[in-house]
Amino acid sequence: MIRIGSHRCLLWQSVICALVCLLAFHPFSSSTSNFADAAPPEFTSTPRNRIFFWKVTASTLAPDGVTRPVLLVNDKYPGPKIEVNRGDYITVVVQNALDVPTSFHWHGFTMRDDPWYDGVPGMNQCPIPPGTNFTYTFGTDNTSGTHWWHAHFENQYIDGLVGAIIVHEPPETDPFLHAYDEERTIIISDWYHQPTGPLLAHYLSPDSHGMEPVPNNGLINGKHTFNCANVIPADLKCEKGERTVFHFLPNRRYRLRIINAGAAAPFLFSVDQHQLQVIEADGTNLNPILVDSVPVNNGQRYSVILTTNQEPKNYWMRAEFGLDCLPKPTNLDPVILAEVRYQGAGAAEPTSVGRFVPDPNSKEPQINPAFVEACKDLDLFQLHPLQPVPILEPISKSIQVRISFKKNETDNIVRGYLNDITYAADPWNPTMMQNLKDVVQYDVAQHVMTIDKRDSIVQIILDNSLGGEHPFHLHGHVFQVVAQGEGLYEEGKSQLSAVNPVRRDTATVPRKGYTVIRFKADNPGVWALHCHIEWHVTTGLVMQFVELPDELRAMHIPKQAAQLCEVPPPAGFKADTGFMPK
Ligand SMILES: *[C@@H]1O[C@H](CO)[C@@H](O)[C@H](O)[C@H]1NC(C)=O
Ligand SMILES: *[C@@H]1O[C@H](CO)[C@@H](O)[C@H](O)[C@H]1NC(C)=O
Ligand SMILES: *[C@@H]1O[C@H](CO)[C@@H](O)[C@H](O)[C@H]1NC(C)=O
Ligand SMILES: [Cu+2]
Repeated sequence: MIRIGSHRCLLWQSVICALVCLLAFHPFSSSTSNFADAAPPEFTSTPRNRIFFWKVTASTLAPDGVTRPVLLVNDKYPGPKIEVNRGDYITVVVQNALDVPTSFHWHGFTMRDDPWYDGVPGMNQCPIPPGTNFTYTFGTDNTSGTHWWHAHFENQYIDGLVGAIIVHEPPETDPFLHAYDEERTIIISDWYHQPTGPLLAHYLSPDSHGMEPVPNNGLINGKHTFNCANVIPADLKCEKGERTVFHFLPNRRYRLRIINAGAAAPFLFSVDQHQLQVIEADGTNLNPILVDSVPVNNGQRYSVILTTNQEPKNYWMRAEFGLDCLPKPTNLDPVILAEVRYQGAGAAEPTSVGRFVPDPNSKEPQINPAFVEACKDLDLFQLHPLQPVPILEPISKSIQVRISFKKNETDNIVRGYLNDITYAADPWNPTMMQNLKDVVQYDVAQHVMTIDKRDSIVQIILDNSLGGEHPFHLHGHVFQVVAQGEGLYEEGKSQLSAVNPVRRDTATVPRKGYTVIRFKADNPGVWALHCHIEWHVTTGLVMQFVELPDELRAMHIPKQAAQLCEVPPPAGFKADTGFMPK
């Protein structure tokens, strides 16, 4: 693998080195943060190291008009967009100006050769202490497409630490180069009016009975309106928020890169009166399929092409909550809106009608009949990568993972379990560092599985007998989704997507159903497998794979990554509940 000099320099040395490298080799470093809507970076045949400086702070913000405490990168929500070309290196200098630790994960990147920068405390790094800097640096390798970054310490990302990462494909190999004229990034997410501290304290107490916090609103690119009459508690500062507006030219083709960066809710995405051509799922180019709407679960991404071929008017873009897969909401607006304005159509609010018209007189939240479907992924059997890869076989290791929730009869707290283990690891004693010891004995609560054999094909059967769906994300790999259905998976009997199955990194395990994934063990590292409902991460729906431990042990952990573990946890940290609110 080719490494450019400055990258190695960063690997081996400190932040000071990073700055020196930057000044010495990277006069183009103006690519800091505020280029959310800038043109994509020019393509160069030589991979470049693109450096970003981030300052993480605690602040307040009112994305939907309701003011609340938030965590921000460079004072933005969503945080700064990272936009690079395939083959580039990404370097992010994180200045942790919070008074608590933090860490960042690069969702969609396999971190080949850089497993210590995957960002999961307790697995592959120690948290970044408050008041210090830490530099992440990793190759994009073969990855292209629509990805994102988010904090991976406690539930910090729900409080605002999220953003997009777009990796452009070289024009020579981009199959969709002539399929669209422009692109837009669309981050959809659920949104809470309370910071996660109190929400988490309640969720992890006997009083919640295991019911997840219910969002108060949703956002499209960090904006939405809210009816202040519904605000809870009533003394929160509330003004009517605004919606995001997309300005489109008629008769053009727009690639919409949709990212669900929320905490828990799946969304059904659509634009009134326009069809959508799905061309990408989690970075994998697809044989295009035409749909009216696309369900996007937590952590997933899709690219769709929308052609502005309708009457030049304004139209609603909708992100409809998968209400049927959330606990019963109270005053949640079930449809999150943005405006699509055709040029020349003026600024009047759209009057377009969606597939489902809620009854304005109803007091009950209304569930779009399509939501039942929205709690599932797009039909697996319709999704096929443009670049075919045969189904991975033969299977050398098949692992069944049963998802369950149980109340502990001693403390009366409901927790999540994978194969009867509820994950609870020490963030300051990551598996990666433990693996360096001669004799390794992992704690049961770390929920470690070891994969020893290089290039072996691993199959994971995710079994879910529960009434809720769970979007599962595997770090370090792009997996094949080979089966997804209702009931119990039966080897040899259940239907497989056997020819060129879709490859992605986040797949929904449907309620009372199963999802089966396969990957090739060719990436030494410590990789999380977890439900991407962030509340379920906290309550234990997490396990980890130590992949090729001998090879991993032989790799050289950068000094600054190892040094993070020399800093003891700050006072006030409790292993299972983190920093609890006072
Ligand atoms: C962290 O980085 C910022 C800006 O890049 C710099 O001003 C600050 O001095 C650094 N802090 C430490 C502790 O190195
Ligand atoms: C990355 O792409 C190169 C060239 O196309 C290929 O040889 C290599 O196998 C790919 N690596 C992975 C991990 O897919
Ligand atoms: C229940 O919780 C207690 C206290 O946190 C713990 O010691 C015990 O191991 C738990 N029991 C089970 C079955 O997980
Ligand atoms: Cu879950």
